[in-house]
Amino acid sequence: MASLTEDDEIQDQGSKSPQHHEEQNQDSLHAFLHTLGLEEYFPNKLSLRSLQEINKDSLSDKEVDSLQTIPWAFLRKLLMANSKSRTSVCASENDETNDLFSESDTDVSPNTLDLIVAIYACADSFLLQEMTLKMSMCQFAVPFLLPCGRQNQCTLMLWALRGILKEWRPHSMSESKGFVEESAVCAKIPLVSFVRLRNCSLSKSQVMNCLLSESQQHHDFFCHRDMKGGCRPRKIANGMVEMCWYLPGGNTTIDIFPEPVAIANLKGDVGAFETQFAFLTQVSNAIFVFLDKFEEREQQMFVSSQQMNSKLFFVVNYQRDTNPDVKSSIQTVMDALKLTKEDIIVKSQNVNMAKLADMICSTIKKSLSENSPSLDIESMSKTAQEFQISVDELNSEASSSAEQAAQNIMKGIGVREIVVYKKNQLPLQGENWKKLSQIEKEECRLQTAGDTKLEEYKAQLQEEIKFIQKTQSKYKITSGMSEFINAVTTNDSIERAFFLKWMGYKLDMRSRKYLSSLRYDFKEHCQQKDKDSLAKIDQQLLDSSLGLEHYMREMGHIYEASLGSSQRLDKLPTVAAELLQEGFPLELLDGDASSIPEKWINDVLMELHRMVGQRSRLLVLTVLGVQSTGKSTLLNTMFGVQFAVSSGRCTRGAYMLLLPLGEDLRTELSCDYILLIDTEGLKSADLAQLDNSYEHDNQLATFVIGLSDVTIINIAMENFTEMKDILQIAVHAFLRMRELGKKPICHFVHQNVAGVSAHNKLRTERQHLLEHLNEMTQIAATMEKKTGINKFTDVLDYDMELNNWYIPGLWNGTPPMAPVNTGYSVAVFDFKKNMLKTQKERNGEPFFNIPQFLEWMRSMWRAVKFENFIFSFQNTLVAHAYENLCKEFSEWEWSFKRHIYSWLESATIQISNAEGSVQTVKGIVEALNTDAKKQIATQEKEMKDKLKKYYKRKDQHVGLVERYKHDFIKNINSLQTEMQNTVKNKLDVGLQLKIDMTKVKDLRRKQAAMIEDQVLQLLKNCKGRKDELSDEDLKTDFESMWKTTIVNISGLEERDIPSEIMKELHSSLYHRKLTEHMENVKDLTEYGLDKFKVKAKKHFSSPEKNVFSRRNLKQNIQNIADTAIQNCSRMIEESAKSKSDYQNFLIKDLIGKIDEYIKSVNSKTNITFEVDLKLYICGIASRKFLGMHRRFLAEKDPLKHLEASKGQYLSDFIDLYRRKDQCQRKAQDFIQLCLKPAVTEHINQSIGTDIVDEILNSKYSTEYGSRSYFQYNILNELLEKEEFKEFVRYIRNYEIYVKDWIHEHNVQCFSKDLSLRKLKTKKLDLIVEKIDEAVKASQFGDDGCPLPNDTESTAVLIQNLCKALSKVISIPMDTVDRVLFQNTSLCTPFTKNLLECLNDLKRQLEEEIANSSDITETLNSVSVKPQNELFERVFGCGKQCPFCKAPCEAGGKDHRQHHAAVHRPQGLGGYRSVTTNILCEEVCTSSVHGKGTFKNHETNFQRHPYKDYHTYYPDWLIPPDRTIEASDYWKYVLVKYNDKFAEEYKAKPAVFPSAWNKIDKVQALEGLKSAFSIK
Ligand SMILES: Nc1nc2c(ncn2[C@@H]2O[C@H](COP(=O)(O)OP(=O)(O)O)[C@@H](O)[C@H]2O)c(=O)[nH]1
Ligand SMILES: [Mg+2]
Ligand SMILES: [Zn+2]
Ligand SMILES: [Zn+2]
Repeated sequence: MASLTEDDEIQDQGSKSPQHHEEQNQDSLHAFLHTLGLEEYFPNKLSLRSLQEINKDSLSDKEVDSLQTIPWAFLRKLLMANSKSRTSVCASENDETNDLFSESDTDVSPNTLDLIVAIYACADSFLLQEMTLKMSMCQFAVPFLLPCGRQNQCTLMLWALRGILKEWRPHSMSESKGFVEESAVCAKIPLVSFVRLRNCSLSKSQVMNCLLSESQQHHDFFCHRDMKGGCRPRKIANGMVEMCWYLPGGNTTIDIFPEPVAIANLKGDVGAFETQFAFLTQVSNAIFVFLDKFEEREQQMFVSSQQMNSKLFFVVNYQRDTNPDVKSSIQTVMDALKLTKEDIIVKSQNVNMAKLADMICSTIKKSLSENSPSLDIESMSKTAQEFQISVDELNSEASSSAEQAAQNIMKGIGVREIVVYKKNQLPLQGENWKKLSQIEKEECRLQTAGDTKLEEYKAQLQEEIKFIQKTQSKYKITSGMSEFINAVTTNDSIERAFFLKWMGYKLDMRSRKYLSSLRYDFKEHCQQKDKDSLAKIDQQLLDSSLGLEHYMREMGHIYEASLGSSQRLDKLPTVAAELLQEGFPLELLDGDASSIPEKWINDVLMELHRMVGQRSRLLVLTVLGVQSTGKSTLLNTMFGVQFAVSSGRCTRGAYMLLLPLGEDLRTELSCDYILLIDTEGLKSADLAQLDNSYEHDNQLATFVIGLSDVTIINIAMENFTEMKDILQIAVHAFLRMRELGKKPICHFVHQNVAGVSAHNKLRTERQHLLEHLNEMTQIAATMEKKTGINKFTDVLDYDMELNNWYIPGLWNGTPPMAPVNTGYSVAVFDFKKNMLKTQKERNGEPFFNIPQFLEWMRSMWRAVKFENFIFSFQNTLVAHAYENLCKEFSEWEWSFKRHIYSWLESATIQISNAEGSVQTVKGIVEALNTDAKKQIATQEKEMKDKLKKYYKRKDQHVGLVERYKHDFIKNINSLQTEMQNTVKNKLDVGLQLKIDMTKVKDLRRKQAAMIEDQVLQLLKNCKGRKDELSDEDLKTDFESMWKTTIVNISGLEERDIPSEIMKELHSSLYHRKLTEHMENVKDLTEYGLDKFKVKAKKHFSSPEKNVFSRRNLKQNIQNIADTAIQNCSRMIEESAKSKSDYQNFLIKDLIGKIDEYIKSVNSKTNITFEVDLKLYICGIASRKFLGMHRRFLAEKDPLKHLEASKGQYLSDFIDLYRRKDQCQRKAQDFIQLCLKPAVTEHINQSIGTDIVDEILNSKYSTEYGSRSYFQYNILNELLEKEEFKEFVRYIRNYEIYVKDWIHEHNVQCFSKDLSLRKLKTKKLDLIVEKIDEAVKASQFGDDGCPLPNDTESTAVLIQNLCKALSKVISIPMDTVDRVLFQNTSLCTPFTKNLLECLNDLKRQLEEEIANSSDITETLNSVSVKPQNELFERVFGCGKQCPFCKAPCEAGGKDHRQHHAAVHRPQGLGGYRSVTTNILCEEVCTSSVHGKGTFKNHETNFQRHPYKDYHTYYPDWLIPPDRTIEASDYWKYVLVKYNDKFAEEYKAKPAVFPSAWNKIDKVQALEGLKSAFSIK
């Protein structure tokens, strides 16, 4: 008995009964609680909140299988307002369950009333209220006096009844169709009580049920013995007084009583419950006593009870065999009480139940018409106390002080008009707040800018906002709010909960009266369609309503205001977060002002996030639908929550409420909480007539749909016309969500559709709805300019059968006497279960946690405010998801490229090593090409697989980037094409090089043979002489031989590079018959020397008359030409740096590039421009490439080549003459002359990819992580440098700027932390090892046997070795031949020497690497240029904003739309007014959302609205800046360098809002960070 102490406490409360009696009663309560497994909750420890948790139990509708599960099953059902909850939880008595029960002491379920009493004993104040409310909805009698386990002790359930609100239409109002709405405890309703004597054989409950039920519909208001669960003897419920109300509906033929009547029913023998009886006699208007006869003691009781306030009636069950004693006992009592015959109702044998009920009914009517005053329940509490009956709410300290606090605030309101009160006491949500919300909207729409320039206008709006915020923050807390805040910030959460309830009741009560008359007026005017007065009354309604939500709202405003002052009220968000956690609804969107207090919501939810230990993944569930169609009722029934329900409210907006998930469901559903969002005021029939209501509805609905994971659309067929508007909005919102990659689930709940076969019968109805939805989808798609969307299912995953739910009408019968339809509750439960099941099976995105939800909410709300939702939507979650994908994509891309590059490297070497005729080599290239295709295809597939896998990931919000998937696939395709082309080009170049080199080598071979011949000749001569020759003599002889021989050596022929280039140029122009323009060209090298000048008429013709426009156009074309020349020169220079010979593809590439530039001004310029520009650039190229060719020739000059080997020939000659062993020298020469250059070349060429890898794996990789980060980094650096020239360089030629930046950055990386030496050494080690292995392997012949140790074998060894290395390094075979000239070395020692020399080579190269690891030089010689690779990564498509020149940051090269995070004042890109030549200060992100126009050469200098920029720039997406600060960076730059930019662009300085002057460097950087979402 854990609860002994509590028992003692209760006993102390002064009972008069004997001790042992007490204990027995207490024991039976405890014993009963024990059997139900409830003792741990006694007393009053069970909370409503704990029952709101959604877990597996709460979703199961398993049969009750043990006594312990009964209370929970009952509670669950009751909280869902299931009218069968009392009867359906009885454990069924079939055999299966029997053995389950065999363990416990009882084997049958308890009496229902006992169950209720037991649960009431355990429930806390708030659960009690909710249970009582739900019982009353089900038209169950509710406990009025609750026995508390002690004889004659009970509690008046005043608090529990407080939540009940009743509506009825007394007959006096039948005509006017008015109705009364009052709280059950405050209404003065006559009370009729029913009691019975001990031996009464009639069931009075049954009689009363019969009396209260409508003729066709029997309903058990009271539990009775013939009911399921009513047959067991009551153990603890005796002494309980239940109560229910009869309420008329205004229909004289149906109503039993014309006015409301309250009915009380005492359970058990009245004799045993004197206190209860005595109380009832004081508060009832009439008491009916059911009896068979009077016993002695009972006679005594009635006779002695003199002071009764109520009229007494006896209902006697008269049997034929009733003996005379009985009659006389009745007579005695009647006499004593002076009762007449009319006061007695005799149920004789021929009176049945219905007749008896009728008799009682008319008796009641009669007695009530006598007009005795009736009490309200609230005032009964005084009487109760006189009888030592405790009153629940007076017992509670917390409730009393909470009421006091609430009362104080109410006193503050007094009799003042609410409008005035609100203005005084709740000022922050008044005019200023509404104005603020309007300005914020105007900031997005820029509709009333008038003649003010946009940036100026925006700055003005900002000023206004700041001003209002300042005014708001000067606010001094009012007395009303201070009291309110004091009360809600108490540490006692129970007291706070009481306080909020009390406030709610009191406020509702106060406004109920006033509002109903206004609403009546409104209806009147509605009929007259008088818009003006409607709007006025609407305003009045708003003004006069004052509820808890207004105080809560004000609290949020007070918090926001405090942020601007020195005293932040940080406790307020904590309070609100606690309230949310305790299950109170909180306003999310203020529908009155159409605004969200963003900081407040943010801080409250972040506090909550903290409070729940950051486990805050939310499933957001929203309900939408026409006002007063039972949305809140639906949510309340579904989840046992308490959203405001009533038709009598006039709030608008959205409320949110938090529901915890049980641990058992958290993993399964991958979420921690359900966030319910209830909307109010959508398409309310009343408000629909007001002009702005559509916009309001649109905003609200789009916003909440945007937030939700599950959207419930509540449809009541009666309102289908109003519904259509909402559906249209919803469909549109879904379409928008699809565009953003958020896929909510949508359920349609059809209300008031009854019948089991509804689902089948309504198939056509559903089909119809779908047709409607399809139509609406098409409308929405047209509005959003979306093609390919025709059906609703194109927008959402929608299954006609699974996403439609039919819910029967809420009331079973005619209100107010109708109970909740059991079908309603069951259908709602079914819906809930299945909806959550769908979520479980859903294989989608992870749910947002609170911070993510908040970010989403902010961007959603912002986008809603713009006219063009999709284009305006910006969100860091999406940005991050996109960036993440881009990052991964770059990695895959690089891995693809690296693979192909390394393949290409080997392929090039194979070509260069190839032996044989040109034809053979071509064959090899052919084979390589085929292999390349295979390689590329594999890589492509691999990359596509990676992308597919990425989109299946669960940990990322991949849905948000779904719309980019296609772009990325396209990117892979174009990468594939690009690589194909690269490979083909490189192989072609390799082949050409091979052919060229073969010629050179053939020549060299011939010449070498000649020399060798001469050497051998000389050797023969010398040997023939008798005398031994000294080295000196030999040398002299050799010299003279050498001199005479090389006279015959011819050099290489120089190609006429300029004319080769000319040929290419011709062919590039040929197809357009431009040759005549070229006829005068004699010498290409004379072109491209002076500055290229664009000339009107010659280069372009403009229809434009305006001088300024023409000048502008000319400037434009000149700019493009300049950029083209600059970039092409850069390209030429880079190519010319290479050590190889000039190749024709170089000029082809170059001309391709020029064509790109020309294309960008295509329509404006004429043919001469193209020819001139090409000539100009090719002129430059011809000089550079000629130089390159000559350098090559010089390098490869045969004579030079021969001279280089002169020393060897001499040594060979001398050695041969002396027959000296050449072994060591030959090996040495082989290594030094053949392998060393090959190895060096290999290292230098292939190091490119390693350099890229090194950078990407280092800390510098972040710089190249994504385009937007790269942008941010560069801009940040520019800001630091503070050099105007740098800005200009960046803006005017972004491409070159980036290239230089990367080059410099690379150089820097390698001069700081990264070591080129390490990289090269690593490469060296690898290659030397390979050679070493190859040498060792080459000692074996084809048959696998070691080569014999002879001279021939040495040649074989070398052959083997060269073959083994033919894919790795390029060994110059002519040099090999020369080195091996007259080789006499034996194989074994040669090999040994070779390996030793190899080791020497390694050391030597290591040293060389150590001494000269100049990164710049290395970068010039590598075949894969790191700077180019990194450039491609970050440069992307290279397009720039047509207005401000901000570079595109979209991933890949191939994307549908270009976008940039930060745009700039357009003047920075040179944009100016054509008439005034003043630089334009407007940021294009403002322009494209304003009303202005633009004209430029693309529009043919016709004015075109900015808003429709898509007409000319369809592939640009320019969303509005996320914050006004986002463009601070560029504003700062403009302000700082305004004059310089003007000078640079030969324009006049921009005129900008003075507010921009205040932006400092720190703010500029902050703005940049926020724009790029960098923390
Ligand atoms: N007849 C009928 N009344 C309903 C039904 N559902 C709700 N109501 C009543 O309609 C009124 C408005 O309900 P409420 O849930 O506040 O509607 P909301 O404005 O859509 O949230 C309440 O008085 C409900 O009792 C229903 O299915 N049938
Ligand atoms: Mg509602
Ligand atoms: Zn721009
Ligand atoms: Zn782009």
